[in-house]
Order: sequence, then C-alpha cells, then structure tokens
Amino acid sequence: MDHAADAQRTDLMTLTRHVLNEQSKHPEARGDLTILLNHIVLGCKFVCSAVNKAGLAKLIGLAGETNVQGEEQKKLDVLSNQVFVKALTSSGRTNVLVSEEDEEAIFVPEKLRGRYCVVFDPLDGSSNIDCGVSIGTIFGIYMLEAGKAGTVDDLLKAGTSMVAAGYCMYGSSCTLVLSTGEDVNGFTLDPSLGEFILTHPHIRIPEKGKIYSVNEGNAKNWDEPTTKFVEKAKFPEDGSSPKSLRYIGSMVADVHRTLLYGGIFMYPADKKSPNGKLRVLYEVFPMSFLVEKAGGQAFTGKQRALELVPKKIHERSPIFLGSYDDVEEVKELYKQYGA
Ligand code: AFP
Repeated sequence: MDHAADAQRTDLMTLTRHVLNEQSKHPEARGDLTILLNHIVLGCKFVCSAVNKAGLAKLIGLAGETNVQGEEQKKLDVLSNQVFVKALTSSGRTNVLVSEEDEEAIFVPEKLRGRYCVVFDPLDGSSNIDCGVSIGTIFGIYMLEAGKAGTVDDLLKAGTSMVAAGYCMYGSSCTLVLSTGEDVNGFTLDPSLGEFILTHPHIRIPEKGKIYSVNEGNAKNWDEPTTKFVEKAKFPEDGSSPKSLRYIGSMVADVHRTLLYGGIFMYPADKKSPNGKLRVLYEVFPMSFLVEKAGGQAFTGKQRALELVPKKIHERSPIFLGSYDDVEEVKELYKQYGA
C-alpha cells in the first residue's frame, strides 16, 4: 500500500457508498440490504472499539457463563452478542437471527420485522482475547419471500441460498470483508473518520498457495486424506518447495490471510470430532461463500461446502477452503481414499 499517496486521496470509497453503488445496479432494490449492512457495520465499529479498550476497561475475563457449545463465555462475547442482536433488530430489516452465543434462534418482534435473516458469530476466536491476537465477527445473510414470517427452517437451507456474507477482523487494523453476491471487497476502518474505506477491491484468491493452515495437534486422529495432504505439503513428491505452516487458531484471521496470500485453511474431521469443530451456519457457510466468490473452493471432505443442508442451527462440519488448486488436491485425495 502506498501510504503517502493514500494520505493525498480525496475521493474515498466508503463502505456505505460502495453498497449504494451496488444497490443502484438493481433498480428494483429498495435499500433494505443497504440499511441492514449499515447496522452490521455499526455493530462492528462498536465491537472494534470495545476490543481495543478491553485491557483498559477490564472487560477481559470470564463472565461466569457458558455458551451452548459448553465453552466459557468471556465478557466481550456477551457484550458483542448484545450489540449485534440490538443493531440487527433495530434495523427494522431482520426477521430471524441465529447467533453462536444463543441456543435458540431469535424471532424479531412483528413491528420491527423485515425480510432478512442473519446468522452470525459475534466474536469468533474469543479464546485469543486475553493475548491480543486478532479475533472477528462473521455473518451470513438470507432473504425471505416478501410478507413471510420466518421460521428456523428458513435457515436450514444450503449455503448457496445466502445473499451476502462477510467478516470483520479486529486486528492491527479493523478490516471488513464483504460480498453481496458478486465480487469480494475489503474495507479498512479509518479511526479518524470513523468510516470503512475500500482498501482491497475485487479480492481474488491466488489459484495455488504456499501456505497450509491447520491445528496439527490433532494429527494423530486425522483421516487418511488429511494426513496425506499435510505430508505432501511438507515433503512434496514433485520436487517443489514445501509449503509453510501458519495457524492462528482464530478463523477470521486464518481465512483473511488465506484470501489475500492463497493457500488452504482446514478444520478436518477427526476420530474424536467426526463433524469437525466449526459451525456450518455462521463459520463454514459465510467463509465458503467469500472464498468461492474470490475464485477459490470450499469442500467438506464429502461435498461442496455451500451445498450442505444443515439439520440444526448449531451443526458443525469439517471444512477445507482456500486456493482452487489446493482444495482440488484435497478433493482428489478424498476420491482416491474413498473416504
Ligand atoms: P474460540 O472462539 O473458542 O477461540 O474458537 C475459535 C474457533 O471457533 C475458530 O475461530 C478457529 O479456527 C478454531 O476454533 C480453532 O480451533 P482449535 O483451537 O481447536 O485449533
């Protein structure tokens, strides 16, 4: 990035301006998605500010509750969830919400109801909060038929029916990556303006990468295709250079790097967790949507990730996503081992 040139720029493409431009390509659009996205952006700005102040404000620490997955909830998880639920509900554009932090789906009161359903993880990677590692918010958006009161079944659909998805990473800078169905664009929060500015237009994931990203501590329980893929990454049979291993343990940060630099991120099934760890609705689907829109692939070990139809709102699935050729190699291995 040319910082000197950036400082001179006067024509800033803000996220709102970008979304309005996208909206103008659809004359039938009434601006509802734009309004909804503005409320999501507000939630992201609030959480970004809370994450930055967490150490000072003594927000770090256990809230003394556990979430539906039996994991310890941190205060920031609780706060972020409340912020997003309120921001989404008050937008007047949402209908059914599913949050990682709430066991049951949330049905928006009739007077505030709109056409969109939102699935989200308000603060993913929260076990990294205490050591200042990047964490993030992940979201996916579905649209209901006009006038319909939504049900949970409206969300138990293939990921291909999502209309938009994105994430916001709270890292050394606050970056929001969004796709409303066409391309993928990245925006960085300018704290002095309080605006997300387009800094990564038309993100395309390199066709093949030099990085693999996985929790290798689980290797003893992996299936054969995963084991073989990682072995080939370290000891290539074709004389090429070995791949580098990078694993943060925070999906938003690992996927963000994968989108920009290429490579593969995986959370495979293993003997202890046959469905992997990551949740379909608010981790696997939104990230798979973004990776596909950026030219990559996302595979569960059995099928294209976005074609999976979850049976429960908090269902988990194994996931391999990233550069097209790297995921293709995983698919070949699953074919070969008949797994
Ligand atoms: P936490 O929210 O409990 O930190 O989990 C983060 C996460 O859901 C996802 O962001 C990571 O990719 C993955 O779990 C890391 O899992 P492992 O710690 O098992 O590698």
